[in-house]
Amino acid sequence: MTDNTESQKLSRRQMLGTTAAVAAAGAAGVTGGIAISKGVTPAEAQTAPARPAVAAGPNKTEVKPGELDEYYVFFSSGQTGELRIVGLPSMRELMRVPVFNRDSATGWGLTDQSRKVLTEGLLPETVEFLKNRGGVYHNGDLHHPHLSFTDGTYDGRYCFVNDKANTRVARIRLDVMRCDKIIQLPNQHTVHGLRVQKYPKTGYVFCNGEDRVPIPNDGKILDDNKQYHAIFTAVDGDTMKVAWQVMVDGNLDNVDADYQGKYAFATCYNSEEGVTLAEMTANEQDWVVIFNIKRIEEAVKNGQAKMVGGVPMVDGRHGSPFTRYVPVSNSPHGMNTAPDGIHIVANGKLAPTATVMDVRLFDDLFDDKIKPRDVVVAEPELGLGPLHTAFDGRGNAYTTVFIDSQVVKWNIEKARQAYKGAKVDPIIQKLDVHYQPGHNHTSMGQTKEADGKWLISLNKFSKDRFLNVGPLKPENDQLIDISGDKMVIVHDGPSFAEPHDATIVHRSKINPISIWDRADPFFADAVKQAKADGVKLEDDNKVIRDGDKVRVYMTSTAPAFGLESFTVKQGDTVTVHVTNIDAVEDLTHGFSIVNYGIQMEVAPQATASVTFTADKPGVYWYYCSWFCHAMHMEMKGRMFVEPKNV
Ligand code: K7E
Ligand code: CUA
Repeated sequence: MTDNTESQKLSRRQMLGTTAAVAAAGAAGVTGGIAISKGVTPAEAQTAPARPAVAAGPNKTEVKPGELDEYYVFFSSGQTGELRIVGLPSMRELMRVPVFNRDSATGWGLTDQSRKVLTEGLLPETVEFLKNRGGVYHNGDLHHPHLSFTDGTYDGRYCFVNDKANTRVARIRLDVMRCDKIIQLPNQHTVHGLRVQKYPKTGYVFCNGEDRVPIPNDGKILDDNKQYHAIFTAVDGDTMKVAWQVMVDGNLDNVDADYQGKYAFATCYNSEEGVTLAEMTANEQDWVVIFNIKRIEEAVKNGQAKMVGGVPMVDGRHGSPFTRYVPVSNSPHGMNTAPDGIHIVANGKLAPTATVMDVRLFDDLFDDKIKPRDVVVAEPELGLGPLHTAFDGRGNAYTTVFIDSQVVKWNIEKARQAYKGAKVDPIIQKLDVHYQPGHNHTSMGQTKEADGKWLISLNKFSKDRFLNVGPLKPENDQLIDISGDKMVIVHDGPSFAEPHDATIVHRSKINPISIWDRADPFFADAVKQAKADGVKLEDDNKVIRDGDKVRVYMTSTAPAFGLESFTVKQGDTVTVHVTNIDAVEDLTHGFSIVNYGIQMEVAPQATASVTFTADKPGVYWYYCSWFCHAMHMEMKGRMFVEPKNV
């Protein structure tokens, strides 16, 4: 940044603000010029130095070589389709967990174990659709990672994630950090907002269908949007089956749940039920829809739900006992429950405000003792483009304002007083971030154990913050110390497309294993097949022929595979099982067959298998692809594929 003059910095920021304000004015009727009038001067914002601020901040930020981070951060990756695990405060990326993507390193999407996860929960019509497309989706759009709860805080069992692109929900087991279930939801189109039940436990995973489509979506109805519907789904997190669905008016963007286990609530930006930008943003107000979980459960239990697409669905459109619609300003986006268990915040997006509701009033709302707007207890004006809100557990909220490129710290109680007419300003500080933030997150802030130490702001644009890597830039996840009175930026973290969301979890909540348990359900199919073949996976190295099916069983222990070669015939369907019998922490082997497009990872005590057709005759070396030993290069063998007519 040393070659940037103050005036260049200034003009760049002004340009940013102006462009954004114009965009907002076009969409929402907000006038320009407000975007850059903040307490921090543009020059100050641009020069915000990382390291000097660290020394001033009350939180220890340095994690020395060999030291461990205090928190795990579970990051989404948007259109990359994986889950990422980052340490905080170092912001070092620790691991990537493939979920909806295909992954070269681990063989996710290629191994029999991963293909089972990727295919077993698909809708029948999708299985048909993917027949000539490799059998699995090759993309996903993972926005929202949320961990399972017991009694209002994380229990370390699972992380649930959505796929906006192909209407799927996945579960990652936190003991092994591997995805073990993926289901595709019937009737709805996309899963965008995803949150989990916080009490008594998870329980339900709530999934928002963002787009409206005909049900069934089979081509009989096309350009007739009056016959489209949006669907809200509760998935049972233990069985990973759809528990029930609710048809709603409007659409569904983001969702959250209360700390009582009674309500879930979602923002709707398309109450117009439009299909174009102009239609979707036409109304001055949209709404938050509140779901009454007990009433829905009873209706499903009493057989009042219709079976649609194989799952029970109730009608939650206006006038139903299952929902209430609370009008809020134009196009709300984020939906966030405060750790006090009382306040929920809908973030304005096209309105400069956040709408705060008090969940204690929801019982009366459903009993029709009060009107929908009566549950609103505050509506602070925060800036242009409020998207998401996080909390510190001390009564303060932190809202990202996309257009203004800021995080706004405000006090919930003062916002309530101001709403009642008191002359108090709920806004405590506005901090420039770089640039255009979407989600933000506080340490443990989505639980009742919010500790108010850290905030990360997930900024969509990094522009000039990093070395130029070409037209496609990384995003910028900024770490902010919120433990003191003032927010202080302490770290810039570049990240690849496109982490929408993250969950910051204290390390005491997470307890992964280092060596696989041989009884793990991931290998159950392999164990079963081996048993039928009279093979013990940990001991035997054998080739079993079964017609034109060949099953190869081999062990791996540094630095050798159990088989130095095996022979198959051209056209055989070959399954190679590799069992890593090293019971040594971090001693992972890989298995790659040259020119056959085969690659997989086999961690300590794991079995992995891959199935392929041996359609090319010849000699094909297989080798260990994960560096495991001084003689790792020599850890290899040959597959002989005999030509068909020999
Ligand atoms: Cu705001 Cu998909 Cu959570 Cu992106 S959503 S920012
Ligand atoms: Cu085994 Cu490298």
